[in-house]
Amino acid sequence: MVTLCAAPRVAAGLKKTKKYTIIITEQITNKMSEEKEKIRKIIHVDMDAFYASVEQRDRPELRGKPVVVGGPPNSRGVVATCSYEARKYGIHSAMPSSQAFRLCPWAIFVKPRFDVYTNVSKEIREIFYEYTDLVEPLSLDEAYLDVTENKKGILLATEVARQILKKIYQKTRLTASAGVSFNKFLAKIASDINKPKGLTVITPKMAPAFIDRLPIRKFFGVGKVTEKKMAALGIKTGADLKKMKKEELINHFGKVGSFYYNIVRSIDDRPVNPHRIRKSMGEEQTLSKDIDDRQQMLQVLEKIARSLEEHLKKNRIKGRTITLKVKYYDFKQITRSITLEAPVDEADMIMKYVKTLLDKTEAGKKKVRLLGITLSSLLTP
Ligand code: TTP
Ligand code: MG
Ligand code: MG
Repeated sequence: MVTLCAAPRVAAGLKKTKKYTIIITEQITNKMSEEKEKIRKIIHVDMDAFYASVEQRDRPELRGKPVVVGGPPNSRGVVATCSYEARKYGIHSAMPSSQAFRLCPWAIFVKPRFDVYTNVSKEIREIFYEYTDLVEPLSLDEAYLDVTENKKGILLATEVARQILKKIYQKTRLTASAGVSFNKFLAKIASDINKPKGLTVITPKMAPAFIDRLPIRKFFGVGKVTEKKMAALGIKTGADLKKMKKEELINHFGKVGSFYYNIVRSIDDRPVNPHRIRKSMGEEQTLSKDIDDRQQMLQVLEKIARSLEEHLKKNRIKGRTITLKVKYYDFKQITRSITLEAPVDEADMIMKYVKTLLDKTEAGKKKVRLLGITLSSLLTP
């Protein structure tokens, strides 16, 4: 664990006799230097406007233009991502393509080419492995790297990051951004700060002031719902969050409350895990039109379950928790889950439980625009 400030412990020592104080201070100084040695060097690399940049690279006529990768504008599909030129119009990932079209009718809509993105992803990972084996990919376009000890013996993590960004460009003609810090939380936030082509460092000394100013939605795991809940408690920035007692945070947010308590103090011991185990496997489908007929919903779910079964079997995975996701016509979304005694991978078995889960929703009473099934509590080979 990286402790940033030993002051409170020194202060506690000062209350005792003078001799005792010295001993405590010495112990702390020793401990601090030990801890200083243990400070990790973590890099988070993330490609800039990934799918859109690949399209602009391969089709020069798209360069400098607002490009939207995803479903066509007249469909019910969504935006996977868009070029920086398109972001100026307010377009962003997960927005319905129809809305993106309204915001920028002259945007160029392009279908995703996953095979090409997967190849680029492999290329950038190869570059990461030139520096360290401690690489934890988070998605096709990003990864954490622990370069505390790196294969090239480079002392400065910033130098490693600089070299990696340069090599990515040389190999793929695409740009990426990197964040350098002493834990995952800060490295990831740093990579997002100066996008595109950014390289941002957050040192232990800079971290407290940086976190104090950080808007609450930038904290790991804080989505729209948590953001609202935090706002209701008067928490808008890191500084507000820091004022909260650990017990208070646990009361309001459960287990994750203690995680918030720690990260706002720059304490994040999560290691870079090169063998991250898959936690869930799922599929979902946005329907071509909103439906309220239960039979139709079951047909869609059946198709999803069959496809899921295929993936589960291919990867030799079974799961004990089945989760049904329903997004209603008004974009409100709910999930219903059940955890079984024994793991399953058969579509028929999955569907048996999905039917009961569907009865626990308002699907039918309310029209539905998306359905999905996810298996978790996985048993992997
Ligand atoms: P991101 O790294 O989140 O976004 P980005 O690379 O497009 O842009 P940025 O410069 O801000 O990093 O996601 C990587 C790719 O993943 C993105 O290009 C497309 C895909 N993606 C989706 O398909 N759906 C989504 O909702 C998001 C967020 C990403
Ligand atoms: Mg990206
Ligand atoms: Mg990303």
